[in-house]
Amino acid sequence: MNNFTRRNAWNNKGTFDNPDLKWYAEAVREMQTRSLDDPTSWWFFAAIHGSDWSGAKLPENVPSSPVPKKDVKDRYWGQCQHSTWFFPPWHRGYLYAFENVLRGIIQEKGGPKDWALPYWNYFGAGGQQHILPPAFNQKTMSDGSPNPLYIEERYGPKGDGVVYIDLSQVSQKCQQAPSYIGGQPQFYGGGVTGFVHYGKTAGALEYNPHNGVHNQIGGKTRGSIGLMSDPETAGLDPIFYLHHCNIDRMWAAWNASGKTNPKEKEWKDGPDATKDRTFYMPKPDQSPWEFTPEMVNDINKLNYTYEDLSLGVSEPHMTKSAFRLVNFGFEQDTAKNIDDMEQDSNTELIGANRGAIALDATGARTTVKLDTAGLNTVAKSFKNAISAKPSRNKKGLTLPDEVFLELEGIKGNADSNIYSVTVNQHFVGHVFLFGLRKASQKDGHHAASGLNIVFDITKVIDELHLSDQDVSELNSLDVVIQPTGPVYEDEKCTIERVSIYRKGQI
Ligand SMILES: [Cu+2]
Repeated sequence: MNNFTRRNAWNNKGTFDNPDLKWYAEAVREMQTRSLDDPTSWWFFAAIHGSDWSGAKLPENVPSSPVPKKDVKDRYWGQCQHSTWFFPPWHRGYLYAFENVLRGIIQEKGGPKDWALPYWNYFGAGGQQHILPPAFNQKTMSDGSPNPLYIEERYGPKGDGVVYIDLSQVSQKCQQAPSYIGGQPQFYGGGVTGFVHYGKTAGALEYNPHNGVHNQIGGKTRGSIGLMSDPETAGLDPIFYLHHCNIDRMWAAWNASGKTNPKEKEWKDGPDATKDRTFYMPKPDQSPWEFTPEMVNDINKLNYTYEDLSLGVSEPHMTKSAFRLVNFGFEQDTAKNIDDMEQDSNTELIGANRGAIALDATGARTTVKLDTAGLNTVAKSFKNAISAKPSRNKKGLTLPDEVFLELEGIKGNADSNIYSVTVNQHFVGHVFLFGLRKASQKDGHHAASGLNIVFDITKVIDELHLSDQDVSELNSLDVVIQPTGPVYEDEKCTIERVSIYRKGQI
């Protein structure tokens, strides 16, 4: 039995009638009285996530001194792991340390001994849970004192201060990802890296919902973005930790459904301490806790669980491979037992646009020319698949190539903006630019490589084929990227290259 259960913030209608929220507010208020150089202060914890606070307008009570001694700062600050396979475990250790500090304060104040951090499950049922829990929205407490959970610098998806999650843009589809290692949209946990504050490619959980929810909560107003829209300032918003608690819950639920975490030593041991920083968090007594992903890869090791560990999405009744086969005319009964066919697949670039494009207020439009040899391979893969007769043991069965659109080297400062992407007028997904500003800057020993975002456009190509279009004569694809809200003049964003890849058995 675990001693602590993290519960839904929307219990008791998400108000201060929910004791988890009431005590959270009490403890946040206490942490905010501590100084910036105290490892257990609110400000220090925010700086562990990100310490470059120049990207957004700050609330008045945020201190800029006293800065901790250099060795303390170098050990703890600016540590958060984004666009890397360390994203899930680093944030779990971070939340665990934060919760321990809060629980210590709550116990000292005579609160419940088993208090645990609540989560905001914006995907929850009932038609209401996608709205920011009301306790975060009121300016004052019942005694008239300022509410420590309220900040002004939270603008919401429309920029008008109304905070909710737009479920037409974010989803929990990532929960269906079959394996951990690799980038979005197919893989759960992220690509292999060392210690990396801002890497290039996020996993599915990190990209959508995590990044999308950040952008929607933070939003922007003219001249400034919300604290949650920039990873460097996000930890200053009290809703940050409830969002991350939900992301942590989703990871635990994904594991509970039978999916496994990496077994690689390079993941389990964390970044190589001889070449790099390792993960450190402060304990309630201010002493350091050094942790590795292996120490946090199972919530039972940390003595907590969640009120709800359901996956949130139904397991698909057919794999993507099976679904495609049925589309191509195979009998449902034959196809339905087919696992996803990922084995022996090769990836090849089959086209790219000419040069960088700017994303401005009107968005961007580009034609991606496809090369003949690559197209012929894709066309051949359709022929092979359609002529093969599947036998019970899958022998002789092939699937047409999968096709991906990649936006490479995205750079700029428009972190809060969200765009929709279409290929030949078919919607393929959203662009979330959370982390853009920092990924575009040289940071320590990391190059300014920008962000990479990948969309699975297999369905678009399948449909073109099914509508009797000869895929070998496609020549080019029309990619249109449109902002979902206003884009202001001082917001910059460029995409170095738009490219198309095929993935198949040849
Ligand atoms: Cu985050």
